[in-house]
Amino acid sequence: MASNQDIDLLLKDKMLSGDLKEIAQKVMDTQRISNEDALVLFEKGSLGFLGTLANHVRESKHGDSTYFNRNFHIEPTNICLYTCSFCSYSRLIKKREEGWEYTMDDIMDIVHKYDDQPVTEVHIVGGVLPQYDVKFYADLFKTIKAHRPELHIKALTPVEYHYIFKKDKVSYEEGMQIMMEAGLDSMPGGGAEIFHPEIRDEIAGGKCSGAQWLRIHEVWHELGGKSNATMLYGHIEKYWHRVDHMDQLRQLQDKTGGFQTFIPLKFRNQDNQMSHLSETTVIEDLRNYAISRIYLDNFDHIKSYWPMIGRDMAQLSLAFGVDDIDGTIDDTTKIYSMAGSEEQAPSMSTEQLVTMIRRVGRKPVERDTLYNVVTDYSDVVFEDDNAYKGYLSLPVV
Ligand code: V47
Ligand code: SF4
Repeated sequence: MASNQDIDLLLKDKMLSGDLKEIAQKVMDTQRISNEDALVLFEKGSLGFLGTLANHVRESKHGDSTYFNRNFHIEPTNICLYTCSFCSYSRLIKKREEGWEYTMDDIMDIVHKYDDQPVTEVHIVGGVLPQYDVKFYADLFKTIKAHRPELHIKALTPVEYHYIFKKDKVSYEEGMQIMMEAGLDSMPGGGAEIFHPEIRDEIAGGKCSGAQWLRIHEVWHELGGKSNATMLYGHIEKYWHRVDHMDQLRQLQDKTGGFQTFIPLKFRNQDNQMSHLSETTVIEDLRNYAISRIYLDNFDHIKSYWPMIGRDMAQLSLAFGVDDIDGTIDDTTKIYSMAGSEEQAPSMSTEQLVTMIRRVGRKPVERDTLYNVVTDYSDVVFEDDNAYKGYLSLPVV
């Protein structure tokens, strides 16, 4: 696939402005781009230009390898104390009867459903409620580990951790240590939204601040843990808020090296308090993936989350800097279907994920949560190569 020659061609393009050429040269020389450069990319970079640079970075890091995992989600509740204006999923405490509140037994019933399936990860995240406290989650992690020790627990965000630690009067350091000892293996990237208070206060007022979100990840990284980071974009933020958000992540990553993956999350506008806003276009979403790949030079992976953006878009994103599309899911998350995603019951088999990746000329690799290779599918042939019935841009290899 594309590489240095493509950037060479860009550099020779007489129509390309000087500032964009300088940025292309930096990318070619593996030099970090500045915040000002990132803003120039957001304001002036064409899709083709950004795609070429991002693909170069992606292929320098991973070649054609494209990662996925076998996972399922558990969302213990959709009742929440907070009222984030982008959230279509949560219900207020005064409307509890409209939602669900799982007990420990309910959650373990879900875990048991996967006993005979080769999943490697459970992703646990949901609303914030007082009964889900430090003890509840520590007991839950211990119970899951006692039942299935090798299942990786990727659970809760600083939104929940900040709330439960404050309520139970434990410091971030003590709290994260308790979680680690109970069996927490890694932290997902949620709850980051946009860090800048000008936007955060407006869309996610009351929950942990950007600084607190970053500090909890830092503490977790100091304990040796790994985590992900997200950015919820395409609502009321300006481009510079996105740059500021990624700047703070890049700085923390320079300090700790604990982030694995950056996951841009496109704002979906169905049934929430910001439904009057239109959603970003496909072009804007691809530009955003590409710029994050170019800017976040110290993040190994950029993920497009297929349950949120749909399968075609996940395939497309693989040419714009993305090297990971998340997992099998098995219809276990409601966050995006309730917000209007194309995927109303997100579920994909391993065969479907592999075929989908192959059909855009990439190399499918099943990973575990920490990016250890579980199966390299390069030479694996399926009987039914039509497992994925979507867009066919290249013959199945
Ligand atoms: O924090 C909620 C976002 C996040 C909407 O770490 C919305 O591997 C768009 O973080 N439109 C939770 N986004 C999901 C998340 C995640 C997903 C997949 C993988 C990983 C990982 C993390 O979803 C929330 C919020 O930022 N969100 N509502 C919405 N209407
Ligand atoms: Fe609650 Fe999370 Fe929804 Fe905010 S995004 S209302 S914290 S469930």
